[in-house]
Amino acid sequence: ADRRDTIADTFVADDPAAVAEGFRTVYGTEPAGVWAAPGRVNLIGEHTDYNDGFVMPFALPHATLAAVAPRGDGLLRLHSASGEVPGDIVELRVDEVAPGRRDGWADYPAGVVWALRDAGHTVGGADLHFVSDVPHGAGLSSSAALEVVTALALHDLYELGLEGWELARLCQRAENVYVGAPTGIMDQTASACCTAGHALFLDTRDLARRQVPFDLAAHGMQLLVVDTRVQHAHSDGEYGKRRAGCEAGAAALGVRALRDVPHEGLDAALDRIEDAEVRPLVRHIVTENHRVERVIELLSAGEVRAIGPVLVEGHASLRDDFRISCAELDLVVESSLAAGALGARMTGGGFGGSAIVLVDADTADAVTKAVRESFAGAGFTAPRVFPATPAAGARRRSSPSGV
Ligand code: GAF
Repeated sequence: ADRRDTIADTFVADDPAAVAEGFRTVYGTEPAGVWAAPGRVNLIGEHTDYNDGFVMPFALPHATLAAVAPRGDGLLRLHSASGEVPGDIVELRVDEVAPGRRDGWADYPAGVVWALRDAGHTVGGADLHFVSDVPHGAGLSSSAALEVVTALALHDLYELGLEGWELARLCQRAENVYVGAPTGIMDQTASACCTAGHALFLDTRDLARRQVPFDLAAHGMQLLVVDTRVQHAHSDGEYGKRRAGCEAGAAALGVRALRDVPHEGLDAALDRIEDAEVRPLVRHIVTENHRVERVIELLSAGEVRAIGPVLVEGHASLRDDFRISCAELDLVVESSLAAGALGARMTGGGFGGSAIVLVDADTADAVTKAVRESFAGAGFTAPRVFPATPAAGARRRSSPSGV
């Protein structure tokens, strides 16, 4: 059976008491608290985050919860209810945690412990028990949720006095250096810093953040997430190749990052790039940053419907210029638009994962049906479709007395 079915169908994010109970069963002791960190979708601004650019994610109601207790003996024990082998506890000594180990899913929380300690923070041992309903490998940031919930729990228990964005940076370092995936800062910042009812406008150069009200229901609309069930992975080569291509583009143009190429000067900039493979990558990043700015303007002006075509443009750019879409993602966009959706695009890293579809609320069912039928007609695995509203970022879910 597909584990991802079980995870998404068991919606546990709002049940910290059950996670605390799971901790007692696994470790036989009391947890000190339960923490939660959400997955995310990105509304617009894809692959811009490692180019010092703009992104606009919001947190999903799906989250990873962790029941945690500190330990005085320097042992780090990690257990996941969604682990490959249920019941297995991964055990490490905190002072021996270092890049180069390979413990599967446990690399994410172990990497966070390493990143915190490597930055000079005093973090000792702990027992952690995780339960997640963020679909895994679906481009919805299950990795960032796992990292951020670990960082926040240890932060609170060891009283580190850091801000959410600082924890996000440390989690990104864990993913880049410990896990070995060359990802940007968007997902961890989304999980750590988003607020309910808002999308997060983030400038990834200085991490300046603005909470942008995003209440589609008030405008009679809905955003659907369509998980194509095509698994994606970031540590495989393609993500890194795109990143290297962007860096080559910035070097060819003599700028610190592609963020510094103005949209008005795009054509002139493209003329100065000799490498025909690099040129479209640059075009995507520069136009995508511009699209984020347009979406911000439209939302600020209350012209919510008008973001639809901008999302569609973004998809075309990711498909044709950045070349990270796939047949399933393209079909979501095509079939949902044909059924009356206002806009649609792939979201996240690409090569599978999920798409978002903006619809008038009263057409949600018809659009969902059309997407499902198109997948069946193409012989693709049935997609998972759910509506997404902006949820809260990482937080403590219960206190010592409350667990
Ligand atoms: C993945 C990465 F983890 C992010 O940093 C970002 O680059 C995204 O792909 C694409 O926008 O989610």
